[in-house]
Amino acid sequence: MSAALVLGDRGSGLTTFVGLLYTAQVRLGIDESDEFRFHADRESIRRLEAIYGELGSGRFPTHDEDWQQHPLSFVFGFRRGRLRSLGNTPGPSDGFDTVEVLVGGLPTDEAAELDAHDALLDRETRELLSSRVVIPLVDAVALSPDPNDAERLSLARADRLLASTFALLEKFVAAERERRTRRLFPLFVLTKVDRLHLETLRRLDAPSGVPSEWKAEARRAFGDRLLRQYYPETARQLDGSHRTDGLAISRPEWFYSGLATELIADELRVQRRSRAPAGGWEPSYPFEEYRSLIETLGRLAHRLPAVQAG
Ligand SMILES: Nc1nc2c(ncn2[C@@H]2O[C@H](COP(=O)(O)OP(=O)(O)OP(=O)(O)O)[C@@H](O)[C@H]2O)c(=O)[nH]1
Ligand SMILES: [Mg+2]
Repeated sequence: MSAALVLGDRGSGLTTFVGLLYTAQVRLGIDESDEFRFHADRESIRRLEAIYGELGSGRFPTHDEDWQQHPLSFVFGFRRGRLRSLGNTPGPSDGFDTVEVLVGGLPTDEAAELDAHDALLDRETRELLSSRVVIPLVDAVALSPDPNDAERLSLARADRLLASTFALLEKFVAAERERRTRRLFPLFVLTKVDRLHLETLRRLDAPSGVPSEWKAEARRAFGDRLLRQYYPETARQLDGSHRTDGLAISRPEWFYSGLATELIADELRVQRRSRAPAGGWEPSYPFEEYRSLIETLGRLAHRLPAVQAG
């Protein structure tokens, strides 16, 4: 089993993201019950269900999670061969390729500090840091079109923290004995895209239409420009061209998440739609983005060796 590590700064939309990822998994579990597996311990399920319930009733998550004290993890997988269209070779029909998604055991501000004390790290933290797949959240609200905006200061801080988190992860993965396993896959999620300023979209030369309609290359290219302009240190950190330690860093993939919202009696609510054919309601969220993230993780699970503590 491989592991993927979700990284989110405070307020970046982490809890909402986790809830939507779970919402999409519930749907995949119904739509593709023979091909898709989901597993989590009882306590994690309880917490995921609570967030799922809130989003499904049109509210942003309220009782906040202390991910750091109580990291959450769940496992999902596709039947081997299910992702053939993505270039896999079919395997035995009873086998599943699984990936463990680890949430929030490692807030970015902590990670930056860990770098200075890596000799003292416990086994769990070392395991986290050996994840080959990293899912950082980028908050679209922080991407102000005005370069002199006060928000730029906190953005610069977020950039520095993310860059040092990657530096730390790179150090761990580069220390792998086997050269072919020294590879890092960044999968960025831009959260709150419904609140992206038009001017920011223009500055970043966004294609027309909503992100889920953009072509594969346009999605990556937009992400590349966003990193270069708003997260320059992180962009430099992920540019592996000058590395000498044999670590390969894949070009980042980008996923775009936003919710339709409405103000009801001064409260920001999540718009909902009916969840046909299963019945009930679900938030108006971009299911295809989440499906594509889940499938990308499944494809990587097939390619990656099992993670061992470094
Ligand atoms: N418009 C819009 N707002 C969002 C979206 N996701 C999150 N938000 C807003 O951001 C707030 C914080 O979202 P959370 O998911 O709780 O973010 P978090 O990173 O878990 O926040 P903390 O736990 O407080 O660090 C929510 O209450 C919403 O107001 C989105 O997709 N669209
Ligand atoms: Mg939260």
